[in-house]
Amino acid sequence: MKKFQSSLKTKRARLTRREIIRRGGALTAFLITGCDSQFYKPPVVRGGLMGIADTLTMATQRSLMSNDQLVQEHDPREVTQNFPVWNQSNPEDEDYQRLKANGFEDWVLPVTGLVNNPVSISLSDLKKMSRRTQTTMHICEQGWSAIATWTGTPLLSVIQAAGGIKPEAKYVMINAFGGWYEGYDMFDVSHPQTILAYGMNGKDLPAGNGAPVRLRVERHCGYKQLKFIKSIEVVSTVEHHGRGTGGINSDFGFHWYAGA
Ligand SMILES: Nc1nc2c(c(=O)[nH]1)N[C@H]1C(S)=C(S)[C@@H](COP(=O)(O)O)O[C@H]1N2
Ligand SMILES: [Mo]
Repeated sequence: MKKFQSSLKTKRARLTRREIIRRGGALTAFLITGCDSQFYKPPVVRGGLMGIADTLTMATQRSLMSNDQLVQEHDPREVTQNFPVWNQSNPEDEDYQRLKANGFEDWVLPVTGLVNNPVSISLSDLKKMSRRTQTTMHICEQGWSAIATWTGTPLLSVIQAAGGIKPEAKYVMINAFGGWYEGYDMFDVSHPQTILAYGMNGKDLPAGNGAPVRLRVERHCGYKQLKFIKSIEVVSTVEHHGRGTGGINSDFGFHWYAGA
C-alpha cells in the first residue's frame, strides 16, 4: 500500500513537472519567435534589462492565465473602513469643477476612435447598462492595500455600445480629468472584472476615489485604476498619447503592465 502511494506520488510529481516544462516551453517559444502575440508584451518595450523584465513578467502572467480567470472576490464584510484617497483627490480642471458643482448630471463619456459607432454615454445611461458588483483588494504599488465593493458597467459592454471595435484596434486609451491617461490591451478590456465603476460600497463613488466614474481593472495594481474618467479612445497605436509608451505611469518609468 505504501509502495502504491509513493508510486502515485512520483507519477503526480512527474506530471506536474511535465506540465511546468510544457508551459515553460511555450513561453520560451514565443520569446524566441519575438513574442508575436501583442498580448505578451507591452506596446513599447523598453531597452536593456528593464525591457526584458517587463516582457518576461507580462508573458509569464498572461501564459498562465486564461481570459476568464477571475481575481479573488472577498466577502463584503471584509471591506476596509476608510479606504484611502491616494494622489489626486479633486482635479482642478475647469470642466471637472463645473461638472462636479452640478452633481455630475451633465457628465458624458465619449467613446471614439476605432469603434464602429462612436457614442457619448450619459451617467444615467451607463447606470442602465449591464452591471457587475465585485468586492476586491486594491493593491497600491506604494505599499498599501484595501478592500472595497465596486459596482459598474463592464468596459466591454461600453465598447460594444459603440458598435464594437474595428479590426486594426489594439488598445483602449482612457483619459481622465486632471491629466492622467492609461492604456489597456483587449485582453484586459474584455476581462469580466474590468468595469467602469460608479459605485463604491453600495453608494455613489466618493469624490476622492474618482467620481463620477473610475476604472477597476482587477488584475493590475493601483496606478492602473484610473480615476475621474473623461473619455475613451480605441486606438491601433499608443504613440500619439503623452510620451508614447501607453500611459502616464509608463511614460514616467513605471511598468506598463502592472499585473499583481
Ligand atoms: N486620475 C487618476 N487616477 C488614479 C490616480 C490619480 O492620481 N489620478 N492614482 C492612482 C493610484 S497610484 C492609486 S493607488 C489609485 C488610488 O485610488 P483611491 O484614491 O481610490 O485610493 O488610483 C489610481 N488612479
Ligand atoms: Mo498607487
